[in-house]
Amino acid sequence: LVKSYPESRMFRQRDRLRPTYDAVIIGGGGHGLATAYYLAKDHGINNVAVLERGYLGGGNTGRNTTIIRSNYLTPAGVKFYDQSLRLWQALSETLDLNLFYTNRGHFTLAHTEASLRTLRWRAEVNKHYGIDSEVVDPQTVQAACPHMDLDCGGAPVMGALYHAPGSIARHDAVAWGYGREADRQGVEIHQQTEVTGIRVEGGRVTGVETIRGAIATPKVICAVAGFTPRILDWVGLRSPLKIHPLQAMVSEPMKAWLDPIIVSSSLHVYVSQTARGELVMGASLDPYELHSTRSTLDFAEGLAARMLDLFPFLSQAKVVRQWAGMADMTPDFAPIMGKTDIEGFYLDAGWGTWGFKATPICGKTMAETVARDRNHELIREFSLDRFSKYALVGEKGAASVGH
Ligand code: FAD
Ligand code: PYC
Repeated sequence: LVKSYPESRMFRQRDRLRPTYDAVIIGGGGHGLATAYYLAKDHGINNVAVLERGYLGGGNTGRNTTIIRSNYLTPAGVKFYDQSLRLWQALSETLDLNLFYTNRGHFTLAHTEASLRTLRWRAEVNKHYGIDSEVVDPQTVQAACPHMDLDCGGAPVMGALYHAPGSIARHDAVAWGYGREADRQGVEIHQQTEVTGIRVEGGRVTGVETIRGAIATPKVICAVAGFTPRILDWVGLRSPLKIHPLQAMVSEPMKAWLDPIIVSSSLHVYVSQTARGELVMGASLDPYELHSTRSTLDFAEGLAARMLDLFPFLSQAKVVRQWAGMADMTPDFAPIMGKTDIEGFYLDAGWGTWGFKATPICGKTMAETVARDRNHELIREFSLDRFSKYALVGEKGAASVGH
């Protein structure tokens, strides 16, 4: 039985799994859903199932702080995220859903000569590739953000990287938008459907096992963020991924006072204000490996203290929610994408603390990679075998949050 649109509004609830699909996508986060959408829309491949163990967008897609930017450090990164930003700018229209995409401008603060040097480096790489980034002085920061105490509790702002295209969006709407449009193209979305195994015969994928039975398929796309290592274990692939919790919290809603996005990697704090008036705040990764989404008082206290260094007037503001996601971290802070040594097994992982902004371009490039069985040119440098070839893509200097 397939329920009709008015009943389910965003996408249909399918009661049965088919015995075979042309492709199965594990993970109903933004990346899996975007891949499904572009597989159907760009390549006419719609006999596809997206299998999600929980609910759509319940992973890191619905837990992130929604910062979208393209001011990366490596040529591969800059070109990739620039294409993503272009897709973002039209995405509400593409998906016919208001994603609350808002262009705010993005400041990365420097409090030392060393961090100013890295920001200059980023600005030059960015300009070279036509990305709108420049190093600005403290007065420019103050003019854009009059409420900031530039002294920052004894670590004065010495300058900043200003990236005008920096934006935020509503993250759950991104999952729903891609899900709805994929569904309209004929893709099946199955929530509460955990994949428990992958069948590989003679070096190629033949199917998946799920808690609702087995499915035959020649192509499996693994887009499960913090769950990636356990799935790689099933198929005998090795990666250098480590899973660390990344926490965030929001304040009570308040009158609009913060237009730009402010990031200080040195102080381990970043913040933006949503259309609802809440401050969305985050800090660095938890410093230990942990496969869990529990959050801590230590994080809330530490982040609140650093927020007060930047904005002392917030001392009476209340924190209303706090949570964590599982960040799949690579040693070079770049993703792992594309084909693997197992025929028909494609990987979209290593999105750590930086993958929300990449959602549209991941969908586009993974869909093309799967449809043509050839890595899209924008993701060639992100392949899993770069670690054995020592061809890392050093993106740490642009990672935004401290690590
Ligand atoms: P997810 O959204 O995590 O989706 C993976 C899905 O796979 C999950 O829904 C999970 O339930 C499902 N799954 C797992 N195992 C199975 C299985 N066996 N069977 C079926 N389903 C399975 N990035 C930015 O660009 N900007 C930011 O400001 C930013 N802030 C962040 C703040 C926080 C607190 C966190 C945690 C992350 C942040 N990120 C940010 C990173 C970003 O959230 C992620 O990189 C991105 O959302 C990954 O999307 P995804 O679709 O790959 O993964
Ligand atoms: O990638 O810009 C980013 C980011 C900010 C906070 C977490 N990730």
